Amino acid sequence: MSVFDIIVEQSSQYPKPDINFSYGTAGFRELGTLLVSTVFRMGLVAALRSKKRHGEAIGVVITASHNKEEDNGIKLVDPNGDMLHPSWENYCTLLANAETDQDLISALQSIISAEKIDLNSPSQVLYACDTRPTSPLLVSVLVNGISLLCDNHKDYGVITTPQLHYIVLCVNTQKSVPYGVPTIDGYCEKLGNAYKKIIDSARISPDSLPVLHVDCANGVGAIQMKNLSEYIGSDHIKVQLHNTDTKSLNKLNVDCGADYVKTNQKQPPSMDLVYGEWCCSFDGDADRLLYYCVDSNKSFRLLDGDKISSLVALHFRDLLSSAGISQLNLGVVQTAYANGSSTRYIKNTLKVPVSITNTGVKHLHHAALGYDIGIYFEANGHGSILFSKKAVETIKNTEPQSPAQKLALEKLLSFHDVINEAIGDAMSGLLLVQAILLSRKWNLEYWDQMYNDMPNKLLKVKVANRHIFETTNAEQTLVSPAGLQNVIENLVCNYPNGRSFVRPSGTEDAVRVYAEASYPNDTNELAYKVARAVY
Ligand code: NG1
Ligand code: ZN
Repeated sequence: MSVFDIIVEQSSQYPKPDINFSYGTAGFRELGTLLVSTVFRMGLVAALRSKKRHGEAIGVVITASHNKEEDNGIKLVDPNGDMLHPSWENYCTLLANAETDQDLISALQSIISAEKIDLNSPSQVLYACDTRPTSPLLVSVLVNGISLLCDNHKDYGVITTPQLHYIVLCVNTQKSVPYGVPTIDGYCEKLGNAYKKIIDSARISPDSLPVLHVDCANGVGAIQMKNLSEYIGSDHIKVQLHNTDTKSLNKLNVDCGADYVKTNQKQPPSMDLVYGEWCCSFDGDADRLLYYCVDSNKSFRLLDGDKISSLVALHFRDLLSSAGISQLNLGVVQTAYANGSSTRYIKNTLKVPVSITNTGVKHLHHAALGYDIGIYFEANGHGSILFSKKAVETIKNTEPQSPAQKLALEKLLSFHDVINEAIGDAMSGLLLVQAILLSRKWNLEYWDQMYNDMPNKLLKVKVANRHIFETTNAEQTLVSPAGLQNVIENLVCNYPNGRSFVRPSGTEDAVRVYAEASYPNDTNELAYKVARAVY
């Protein structure tokens, strides 16, 4: 029997449901029970992608992040720990949509021939999942798919999405400049030790450490944050974990988590906010991070991805200056969803350049590579910081002329190690933010005052066919349906500092409407008027 005969035989156990799949910004997302054929097929793609890359490890994560518990998803991680290369996304879509087992074989053969893949090449696939009830079944089917083309595969169990990205990057750099040790212990050691170094050099005593309340969304972050904080120890970090029930059904992302907090602009009902306390939320797979607190009037204050970007840009600008480094270009990457006040603050006050890209971390990550030190965060709290080779070498090779300069150079290197450069990572982001705030002796209230957010509104509109909505200009301008962009612009000009745009979601069957303006009532009115025009 040829390998294709075996694939046909196995695939017949997993018939494709009557769904048109599309590999979107976060891979495939669907009701978990409807993803069985897809994960089997993605196992095959992962093995092929690895063979194409001559045996470099490819990652596969089974998660639907902030989406509801019944949903699940699957996405591939490329050898450098980044998202799958866009040229392969179409292959994933092609395979997922093959109607019959024979169509599947034809699709596989077309990929093998287009990419000139030698099936005898070595391959390696690493996989992990989140805490969803459908994850174990999907993992077992995934393994069935992988093992038909690849005998070198490893299960990393229930870990966060960014931890798997980290592991893939570590495995693939072992023979050159190792990014780290490719285990969860290695992750805790690398990030945890760097964080401890910064706290020690800032001479922060255990008594003066604030307690950080962490909402884990009842997801995998609950397990892994416990692990990481225990590794670091209470003399360097004090966290109190909330929403940590990963065992009961109907808890994941329910009334908690970063998406709940961002969408509702309020804390999870399970968390009682007290003036002066520090709080943050992860999403279901711990790649998004948002901070929040209440002010002295007990009003909720959200410190979102844009405020994290602003804080990091300020701190890195200052550290580079103290380190006497002026030859590295520091920049921030945002999407159209970034609050206008943050963009103005970073550009005009910090004098740090800002680029705007399409939504989805792969676009931000790519644009951040254009800077020596590229900071990228989506407003929803997903982001990271990328250091170019030139940046790392410059920091390492600069000869300090004073103790202060030496300290700044050491801090830059420690910050580099705190950051998970493979992808946005809530736990790494938490250590980064804590280290910056504690180094600057800032609290959340002070950080919040960097700038005032413009009132903003995000609406989700169900439409008959979201694919007719096509955009340009980093998704800020609609080119189709014809005439709609004019309608939006005519509405926007009625509101002081108004801004609004419409784009199809890449993860849900809906169109998103964003609006901001100087006054809350104007913002809401603008958002609803645009939504009505879309519908
Ligand atoms: P879509 O559904 O394409 O808007 C959402 C987020 C993205 C990104 C992806 C992946 C918003 C407005 N959109 O994308 O920023 O995080 O999910 O999870 O937050
Ligand atoms: Zn997520």
